[in-house]
Amino acid sequence: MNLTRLTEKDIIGLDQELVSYSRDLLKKTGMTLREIACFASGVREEEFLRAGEKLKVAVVPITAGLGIIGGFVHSVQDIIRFLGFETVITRGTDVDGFYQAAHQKADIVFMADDNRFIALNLHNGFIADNGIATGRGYVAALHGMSRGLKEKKVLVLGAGPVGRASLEFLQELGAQSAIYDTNTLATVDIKNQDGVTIESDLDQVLIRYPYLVDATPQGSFLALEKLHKNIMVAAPGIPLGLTADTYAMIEERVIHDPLQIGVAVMLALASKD
Ligand code: PYL
Repeated sequence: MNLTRLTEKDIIGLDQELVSYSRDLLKKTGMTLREIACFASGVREEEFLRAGEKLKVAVVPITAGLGIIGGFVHSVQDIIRFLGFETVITRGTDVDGFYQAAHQKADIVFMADDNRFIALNLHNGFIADNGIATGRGYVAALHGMSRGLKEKKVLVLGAGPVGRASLEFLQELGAQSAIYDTNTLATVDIKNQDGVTIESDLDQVLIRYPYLVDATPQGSFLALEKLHKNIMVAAPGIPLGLTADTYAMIEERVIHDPLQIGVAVMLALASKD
């Protein structure tokens, strides 16, 4: 399964804007990036802070497939440093870089090829997957923005790794969850998961959901007139599913970033001892 692949322009400047990004996140959700990471991963904040003082993280550039994305490992490093962990980028790439990470006594190693982005805890072998972390992190952000998702009607668009992880966390939080995928076969195994509604006619039902998780790689297909009047959107999918003018009009009720939330939750998950 090849994920949407970030481009350098998706992440350019991310490192400069982390403070304003986190302030914006707090304004929209009432939660900091750290609180979102802790809520999504089940790690208590004091544990996470202590882990930051104790653990060392290495980020390894990977040349496989379509190769290095300009700014990718630096953006990952900046997000992790922002959360209080010592973080290095290995000089070597791929296996050589992984060797250097272990040699430099890294506790957690981050690396991504075109199909998988992981954080590996070298002590206990736990692997945090970016798709799962992103799905949980965006639901955590929506939980904050909505002041609690219990009993709320939430529609997940896209039954890929991110959408499925979002759905699982929504169920844990007691939301009235539904999921839609353009490919009806993609949701056939979810069919009778307790309480999950499988939607098949998006144009018909979209307006009935006040909360949306857009976990699709489809760009610019969600226009304001199709959405619930009080819509709140957690949009991990790249490119953004909202049309540009819709985004401009409801931006304060939309969560969308290329890497920050997913990396923050990966770090919290991998930091558990
Ligand atoms: C993790 C991102 C989020 C969305 N799509 C995923 C993606 O772009 N994956 C490819 C990442 C390649 C990184 C490259 C490097 O610079 O190390 N191998």
